[in-house]
Amino acid sequence: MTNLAYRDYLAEEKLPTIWCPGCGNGTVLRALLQAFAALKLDPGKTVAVSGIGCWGWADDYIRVNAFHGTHGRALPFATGIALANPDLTVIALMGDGDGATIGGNHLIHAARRNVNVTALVANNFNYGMTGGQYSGTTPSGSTTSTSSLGHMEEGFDLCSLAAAAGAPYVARGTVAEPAKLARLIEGGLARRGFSFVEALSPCPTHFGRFNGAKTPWEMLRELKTTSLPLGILADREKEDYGKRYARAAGGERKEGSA
Ligand SMILES: Cc1ncc(C[n+]2csc(CCOP(=O)(O)OP(=O)(O)O)c2C)c(N)n1
Repeated sequence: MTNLAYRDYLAEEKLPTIWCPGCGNGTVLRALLQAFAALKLDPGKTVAVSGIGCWGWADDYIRVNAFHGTHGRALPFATGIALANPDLTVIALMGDGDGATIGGNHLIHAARRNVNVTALVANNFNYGMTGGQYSGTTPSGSTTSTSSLGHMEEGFDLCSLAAAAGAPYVARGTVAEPAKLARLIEGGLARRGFSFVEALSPCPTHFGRFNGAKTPWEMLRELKTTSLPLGILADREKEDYGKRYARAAGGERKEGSA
């Protein structure tokens, strides 16, 4: 336990970030660090695991242990870390491409297994880093660099997916309401077992300006009126995979033992 302010978790020497003006990632990052501070997380016992992408860069700006993995594979790395040391707070930071498109299979199985990891997906509805291709969450009809005729597929509702796959805690917030978003992330981090938090976040550079939002502000206003349900969407107690594994392997592992 520590008594750090949220800025103490920020690697200020790395600023400015690589993110574009108007990008929501900085707001998601601040909400995450506020949740760390609210829970008094010890940076030495906290691990941020990322994949690849604009949001996948976030671990670079956080003063906790970090593991920068490969695209779509943040959850397998996070699972290994959480199982090897059940005393750690492990958070996987993923974009919608990383966490739910190339990494979609890992997401449903991490939820099903109920591993002790928080998945924080910054959903900007496209592959931001590689030029705005459509992802598994891109809404039907949207214009992206790979759907110039209008996207013909339906986008995933990630929270429904995670809840149906078994995640005990599922929540969705937006960067338009950052204080609420911080509390939703805090709820996920406090939960033993798999928690899934989706942060709806604008990508003005690659998505907004091709889809009727000329400015970042217009994108924020759209997020406020999203038709996706917001708040805590699943909240149920379930024994996590690590506890079941320890029991099967011969005796509960005591909290705090290495
Ligand atoms: C196996 C693999 N496939 C593709 C890529 C190229 N790639 C890097 S980031 C990225 C998409 C990132 O999109 P998303 O996860 O939504 O994050 P964002 O950049 O929007 O935050 C892709 C396709 C890669 N690095 N590795």
